[in-house]
Amino acid sequence: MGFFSKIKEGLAKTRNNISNQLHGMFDSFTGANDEFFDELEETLILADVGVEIATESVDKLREIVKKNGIRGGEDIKKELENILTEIVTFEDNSIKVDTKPSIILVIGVNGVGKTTTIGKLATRYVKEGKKVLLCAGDTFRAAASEQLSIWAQRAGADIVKHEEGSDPGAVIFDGIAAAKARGADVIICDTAGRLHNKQNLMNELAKINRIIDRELPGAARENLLVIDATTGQNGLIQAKQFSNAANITGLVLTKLDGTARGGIVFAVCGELSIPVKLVGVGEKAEDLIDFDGTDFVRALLDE
Ligand SMILES: Nc1nc2c(ncn2[C@@H]2O[C@H](COP(=O)(O)OP(=O)(O)OP(=O)(O)O)[C@@H](O)[C@H]2O)c(=O)[nH]1
Ligand SMILES: [Mg+2]
Repeated sequence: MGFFSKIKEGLAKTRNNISNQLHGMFDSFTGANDEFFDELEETLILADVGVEIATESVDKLREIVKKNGIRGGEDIKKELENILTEIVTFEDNSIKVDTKPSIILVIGVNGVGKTTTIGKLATRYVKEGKKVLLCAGDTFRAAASEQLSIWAQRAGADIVKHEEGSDPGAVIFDGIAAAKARGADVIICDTAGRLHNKQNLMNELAKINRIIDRELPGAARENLLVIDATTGQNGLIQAKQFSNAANITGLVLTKLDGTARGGIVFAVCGELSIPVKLVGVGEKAEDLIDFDGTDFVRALLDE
């Protein structure tokens, strides 16, 4: 399946919601009046675009429409598309894996899809001919490293793991040493989503980051924050907390297939100013898509 149809399919529920609503509005378009703009704002908010970004976008649209004397519904829709695309477009949203080894740290609260995303990424890189090493940094739950092992086996990746309850920093340290010794191209580290309290979690992430700084200076490095799209504005609040504690280089928005409120993409990009780099649209290895803002908006608004 091509990229565009895949994202379109992943957005099916959101399209049923926001897209149908928007199409209805533009189909029965009678003029760019207050009523129209209010309804548009409401539609965006209901799709989880977030009050702040929805208001900003509609204000901007109003201004452009007025300034340029735009009358036609199709032309207004085009302007809306431009405004939305701009919010989710960043200079570069590719994942940097161009040093040997490079390292990707995957973080986020429990259940958002970290381990699954790692499995999908490992599958992708192995297919590209890279030697991948997974690091089971979630030592909090016994089942966590088991789950990662299954993904490693399926993908054809190596894995470094320790016993439950051991120090995640030590696992990462060993993982890096093993990657150097075995000539791995990419190290992908899982982390715990749940520790006894938030301060614990943040301290642990800081420690892991220090170890990576020390052991892999100059390596291409990603700190990916995973957000579950189905949790809506809650996910956004979590993301804000994480971005205060770690230098997040990119976001992964999972379970986009399971929500009608995919508008959350605009809220996270707009409010955090961090690029979404990947989206998850299912539980299988191939259900991971490189995010592209233009295609995303087109998939959302196209008939
Ligand atoms: N539909 C759908 N399900 C997903 C997606 N990504 C992950 N999941 C499911 O979400 C659940 C949690 O995924 P995990 O990868 O275990 O999440 P985690 O963040 O590692 O969780 P913890 O290790 O408990 O912190 C699993 O049932 C996954 O199959 C996605 O893009 N779409
Ligand atoms: Mg996990």
